[in-house]
Amino acid sequence: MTLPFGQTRTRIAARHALIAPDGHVKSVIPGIVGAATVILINEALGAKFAQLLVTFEADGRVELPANDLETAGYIETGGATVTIESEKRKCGAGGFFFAPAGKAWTITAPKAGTRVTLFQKKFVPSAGLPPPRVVFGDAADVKGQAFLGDPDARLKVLLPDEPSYDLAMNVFTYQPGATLPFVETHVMEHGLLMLAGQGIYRLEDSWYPVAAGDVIWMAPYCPQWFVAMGRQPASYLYYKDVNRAALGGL
Ligand code: UGY
Ligand code: MN
Repeated sequence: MTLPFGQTRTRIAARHALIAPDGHVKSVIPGIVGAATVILINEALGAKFAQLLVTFEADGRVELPANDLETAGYIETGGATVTIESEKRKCGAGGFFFAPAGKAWTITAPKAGTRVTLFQKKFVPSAGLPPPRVVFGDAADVKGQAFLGDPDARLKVLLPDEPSYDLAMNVFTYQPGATLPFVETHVMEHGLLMLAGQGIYRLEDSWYPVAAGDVIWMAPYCPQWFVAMGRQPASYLYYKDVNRAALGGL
């Protein structure tokens, strides 16, 4: 879709942002070479996490050191090899991984055009809980659960649903006409990538047509609701901070 000049679908508001592909600008990031990287969300926007889109050339690679950041990654298209310390996997489209804080990790040997979304945050340890483990998986192997009893709104929870993990990465798929059952308002923050289809996202008091490729930031307490529209199911990948204390945590 070509927009008339001087126009964008991107909107930046107090408690939300819609970031449309028409406005993407690349950043150069230490540790990422042979790839176009767009920092879609980070603390400059007011978020407590970062969401990056990395589109690889054939010889691209990501090589990030062990530090206090943890990373959840999702391979949207293409494929590559992901290595987290001594564990190595080939991941295709729909593959995902979790690299805990304190572990160095790489993405190597990507097919040209591979698109990977990375969610990164500072890990918040919790006394008495073991640290989260390395995770590799494929969304195709995860069963979608009917969301609050609606079989037309299915949620795939990709990472272990265990208190050690302080972030969640999920894929939500809606049949046309299916909705979030109510307008959610919650303390947890979201970063979201539309993977397929289209619909209307309500964010605070604005309603936006959204489609594959769009990214949304929802700050804590951003009222949010979605209806899938059109002829194909709509699907989105999203990040959420979870499992930590109401005071002093995230
Ligand atoms: O997990 C969630 O909070 C999810 N239901 N929110 C959303 O899809 N906007
Ligand atoms: Mn939500």
